Amino acid sequence: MQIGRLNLEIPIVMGILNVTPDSFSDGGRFLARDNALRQAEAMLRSGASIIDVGGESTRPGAKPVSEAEEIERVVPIIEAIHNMTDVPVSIDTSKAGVMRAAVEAGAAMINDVRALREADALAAAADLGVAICLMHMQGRPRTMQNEPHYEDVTLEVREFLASRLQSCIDAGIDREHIVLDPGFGFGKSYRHNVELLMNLRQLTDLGQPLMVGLSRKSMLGEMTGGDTGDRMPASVAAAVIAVQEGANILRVHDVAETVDALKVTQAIAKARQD
Ligand code: 7PM
Repeated sequence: MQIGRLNLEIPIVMGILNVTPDSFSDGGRFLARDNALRQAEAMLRSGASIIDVGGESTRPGAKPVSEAEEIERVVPIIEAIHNMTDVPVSIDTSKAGVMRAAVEAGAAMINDVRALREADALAAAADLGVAICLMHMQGRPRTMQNEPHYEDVTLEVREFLASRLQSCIDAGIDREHIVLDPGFGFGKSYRHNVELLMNLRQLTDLGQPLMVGLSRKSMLGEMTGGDTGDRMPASVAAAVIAVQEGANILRVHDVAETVDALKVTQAIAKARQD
């Protein structure tokens, strides 16, 4: 697997960096940039192995963002992070133009919740030659949580990912560059999410590294009763379980806490081997 110089033999943490100034009362774009960079520095100090920069919200009901606006949000941040560290930057986008601008600015990975199904995205990704995360989603962000339905969620997610993986390989993308993600919370009920986490192992035989995003998600709120701000311990527990079920990359908000928890799982996993 090749994402920059990352070693995926041990589980690693991807820090989430949202650059979405959805409040006009916060001083606008420049303050948003400043905050984002401060947050990136903190995540790097905490041991993040990848920084995932996103300028579009996939939240149900969020306003669509134009390609130009998305580029204007993410490119300066990617450039700044790229200039301060060797830690690879990932661009969270579905738009071909944003992928191109982000890689030009230094991004080493594309994280696409639509798995390169938007116009020109597959060709752009093949062209750019960087690592790619393909995520499963049922439906579209605006309506995906209305009535998610599966006969067998694990099997259907697996078949979708296998099919997108094949499309990437057919487009000339190197298998070594592809990471797969079941897309927790994306067109899935509480029960679907629980079943997917329980059966995560069944995705490992697709032969690609697995990424999971469980951080602060609503399934954890349903388990604990906590609001998004109070879901850190639940998120850390979920990350540890995901790693024990075969996850390689954990996409999280709380980098320091997750890195620490994974050191514990790693110490025990290593002791088991010795
Ligand atoms: C509202 C709804 C706000 C959903 C934020 C989210 C994933 C991702 C996201 C994931 C990959 C969040 C999500 N989730 N990319 N982007 N995997 N690869 O909670 O699970 O961060 S956005």
